[in-house]
Amino acid sequence: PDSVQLATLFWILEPNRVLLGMKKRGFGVGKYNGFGGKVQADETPLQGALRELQEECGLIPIDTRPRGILLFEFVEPDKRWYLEVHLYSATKFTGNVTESEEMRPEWFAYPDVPHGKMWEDDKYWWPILMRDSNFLGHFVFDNSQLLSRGLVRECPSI
Ligand code: 8OG
Repeated sequence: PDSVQLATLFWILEPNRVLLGMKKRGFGVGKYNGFGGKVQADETPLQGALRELQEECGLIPIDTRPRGILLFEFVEPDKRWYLEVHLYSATKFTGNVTESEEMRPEWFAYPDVPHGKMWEDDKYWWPILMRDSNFLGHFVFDNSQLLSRGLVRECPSI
């Protein structure tokens, strides 16, 4: 069978604004996103999510909760690979927002969230995140990292 890589995505969602990071290098460079990365072999997804959040923007969350799981499928000419991304959010944190080598953090009021500069699938599950519910999804990206198909299902019980 094909292998799956585990990754994380952490959203800091204050009542009136969200903290996004502009990815400065590597996969998804130039895009705004939550904070996260690959889960290491000795970590749970939650441990990885907390580590990546602190590494990328300096914050330690207080009220962490799981929000969903997205399975991304990347189709390349010679292979197909999968990323299982575990999403978390928090509304409160300690620490100071700090730029890292990977991410430039920036606050956005909700109406100003730059969906045109985010991953294409995000607009399908962002509304579920915004109404405080949870979700499961599967999205397929073609060779040039364009979204070719996908599905998302609200899943409040996660
Ligand atoms: O370690 P690295 O930065 O390469 O990990 C990739 C990060 O990008 C990880 O946090 C998961 C995230 N990511 C994808 N695909 C998508 C996507 O379609 N939407 C969003 N919002 N994030 C994604 O790999």
